[in-house]
Amino acid sequence: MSDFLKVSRDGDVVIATIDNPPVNALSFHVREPLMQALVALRDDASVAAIVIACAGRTFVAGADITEFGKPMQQPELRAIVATLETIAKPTVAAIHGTALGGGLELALGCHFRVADAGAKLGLPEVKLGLLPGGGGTVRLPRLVGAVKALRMIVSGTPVGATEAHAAGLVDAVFEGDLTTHAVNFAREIARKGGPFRSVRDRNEGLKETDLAAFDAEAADLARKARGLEAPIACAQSVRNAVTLPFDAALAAERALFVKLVGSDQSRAQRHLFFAEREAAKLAGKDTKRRIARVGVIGAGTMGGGIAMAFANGDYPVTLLETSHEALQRGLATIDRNYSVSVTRGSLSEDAKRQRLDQFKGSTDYADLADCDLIVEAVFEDMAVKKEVFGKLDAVAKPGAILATNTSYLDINEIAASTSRPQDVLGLHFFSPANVMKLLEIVRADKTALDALATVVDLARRIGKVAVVVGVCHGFVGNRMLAARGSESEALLLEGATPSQIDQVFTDFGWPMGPFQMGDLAGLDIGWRNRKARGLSAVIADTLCEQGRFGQKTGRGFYLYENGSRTPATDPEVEVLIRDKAAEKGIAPRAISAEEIIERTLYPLINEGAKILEEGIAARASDIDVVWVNGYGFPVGKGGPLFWAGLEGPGKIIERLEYWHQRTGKDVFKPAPLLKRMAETGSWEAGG
Ligand code: T1G
Repeated sequence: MSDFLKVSRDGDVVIATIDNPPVNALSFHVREPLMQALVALRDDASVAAIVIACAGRTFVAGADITEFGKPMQQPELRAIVATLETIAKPTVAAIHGTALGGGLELALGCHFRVADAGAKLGLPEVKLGLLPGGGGTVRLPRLVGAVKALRMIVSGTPVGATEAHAAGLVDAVFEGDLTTHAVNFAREIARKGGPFRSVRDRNEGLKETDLAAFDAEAADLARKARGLEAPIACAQSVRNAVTLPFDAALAAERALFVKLVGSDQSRAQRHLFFAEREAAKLAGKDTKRRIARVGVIGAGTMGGGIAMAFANGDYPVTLLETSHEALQRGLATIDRNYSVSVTRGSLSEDAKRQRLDQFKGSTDYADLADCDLIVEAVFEDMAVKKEVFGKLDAVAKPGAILATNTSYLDINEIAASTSRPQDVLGLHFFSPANVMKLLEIVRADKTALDALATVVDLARRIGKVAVVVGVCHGFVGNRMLAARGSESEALLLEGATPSQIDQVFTDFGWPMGPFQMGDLAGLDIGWRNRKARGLSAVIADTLCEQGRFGQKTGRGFYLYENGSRTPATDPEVEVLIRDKAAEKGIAPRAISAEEIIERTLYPLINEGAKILEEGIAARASDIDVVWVNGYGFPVGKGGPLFWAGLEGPGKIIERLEYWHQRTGKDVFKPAPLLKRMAETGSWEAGG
C-alpha cells in the first residue's frame, strides 16, 4: 500500500486511513491508492463494510489547492466518489477535525457519515472563487435541503457536528475513539443488511423545495456578491440539483467548476489563501515568550476594541485608564458591544458573561506589573506616547512585550524612550479592533525576534491575520492609503464628484469608496493628522472647519439625515468644490472612470512597489493581505500587487508616466521595482 493510505482490518470491517499531513488534502498521491483500495475492497467478499478515516488532526480538508491551474492527474475526486457509489456493502466516513470541500464530497460519496463531537463540516470552495466540484452542490441538498445547502455553500461557513446531525448530514455523533465507534457503527449496519442507498439515490431533502423561497434567498445572496462570480455559480448549481436529474445537475456543476477554476477571480482568491499563510512565516523563527495576561492602556474606541479582541481569544485583560470615570465609560461600551452581539444571536449570554469576566479595570500602572504583553492605545501624539512608555518601562516585568497601537508614529523613537527597545514593537489594529481581521505587526529596528514570533503566533490565536512590516510613516497600509488619496482633491477640483469617484470604487468591488469611507471613519482624524504635519487639503479642511466630520456629525462629503448611515448627495458640497476650483482657476471637465482608477489605484500600486524596494514589507503578497484584510480591497482581485499583474504592469507604467508628466507629482514616478516587474512578471527583487 502507499505511505498516504493505510488499510487495516477489524474483523470483517476494513478501515482505509488517509495520511497526508498536515490537512489530508486529496492530492494525486492520495487519490490513486484510495481508488485502487476501494475497487479491491468492493470486490473482496470477505469485507462486510468499509470505513474511511484520516490520521492526524483532521479529516480531509479538501482537494489539494496547489494542484489547481495544472493538468489534473487521474483519478479525479469525481471518479472516486462515483466508484464509492458502486459499492453495495456499507461505506462509512469517520469525520474528525474538519471535513471541508472535497473532503466532505468524499464523505457524501459514502452511504453513512459519523462525526466526532468537535468536528466541523463545510464546503468553503466559494472562498477560493470556486464551487464544490466533486458533486457537493448536487449531493448536499439531497440530505439537508436546498435552502440549507444554499446557505452552507454560498457562505462557505462550516457547521458543527451537532448541527450537521440535526440537518441529516451526519448519521451519528460520537465522543472518544472515533474509529472504533465508526467500525462498530459499520458492523451494526452491515449486520442489519442493505440495500444501502447512496446519497445520489436519496432526495428526502429535495422534497417540497419551495423554489420561490429558494430563488428569493439566492437573489439576496447574489446582491451581496459584489461582482464575485462564485457565489452566483454556487446558487445556480444548487438550484440545478432541485430542478434537474442527478447526472444532468452533476454535469452542469462540472461545467461551472471548469469555468471558475480558470478564472482570474479564483486565481486571485487562491493567491490570498496561500498569501495569508506565508505572511505568518518569519525568517529565522525563534522561541516564543509565554503570554498569560494582557494589559491595554486606554479604554477609548481602539483600546476597548483591542481589549475585546484579547478577551474573545480567552486572554485575561487588565484595562487601564487615567480616571475612574473614563474606565467605567470604556467598560460600559464594551458591555454594550457584547449585548449587541447577544441581541444579534452571534453570542450567547453565557459567552458574554465569560468574556466580561476576563476584564480587570484599573487606573494604577502598578496593576500592569503581571502582564506579559501591554498594548498602548492612547492619543496619537509622540510626547504622550513617550510618557506612557516611560511609565511602562518602570512597572512592566522583565520580558514583557511593550506594544504601541500607533497607526503612523515612529516606533523606533518610542522604543528609544525605554531601557528595553528589544521588547518594543507595533501592534496596529484596525477599527473596530474586535472585528477587523488585519493586524499590522511593526518590527522596530531593535525588536527581538522572539518578541516578534510571540505576537505573530498570538495574532493567530485571537483570529487575526498578521503581517509583519517595518517602520515608516503609516507603515504599509496607511502609507499606501495616502498615495491612493493623494489625487482625490485634484479629481474633485477638476470636475469629478464624491459620488462619481465612490461609484468607480464600488464598481471595482470595494464595499465603499474613499469619500464614504472618510465620512464613516471621521474626517477630523485626517484633518488633525494633516495639521500636525503642516499639510492641507482645501476641500476636506473646509468641510472640517464647518464641523462636517462625516457620519458622526450627520454631514461630511455626504448628508446623513436623522442619524441614517445612508449617504445622500449634498448640493452644498458640490457648490463648495466648484467655488474652491474657481478660486484656483480650475475649469471643471468630464473625468472618466479609467482616469479615476489611473490616478488612485496606480499610485497605490506604485507606492507598494516602493515599500517592497525599501524592505518595509517582506513580500508582495504581504501587501495584498494588508489591503484585502484591512482596507476592503476586493478579494476577487487578489490585492493591489496581484491585481497589477492582471491589469498589466506595462500599461500601469505608461499611464503613471503620463500623469507624472502632467502633474510632476512623485506618486506617479514609476518605482524601479514596478519597471522590473513589468519586465520579469515577478515582484521578487531578484526576479
Ligand atoms: N490544499 C493544499 N494545501 C492546504 C490545503 C488544501 N486544501 N489546506 C491547507 N493547506 C496547507 C496550508 O497552505 C498550510 O501550508 C498547511 O496546509 C496548514 O494549513 C473539488 C474544489 C483545514 C481549516 O478551502 O481552511 O476541495 O503554510 O495553516 O489554520 O470541491 O487549512 O504550512 O505550507 O491553514 O490549522 C476546499 C482549506 C479546497 C480548506 C486548517 N478546502 N484549508 O487550518 O492550518 S477546494 C478548503 C483550510 C476543494 C473540491 C474543491 C485550513 C484548515 P503551510 P493552515 P489551520
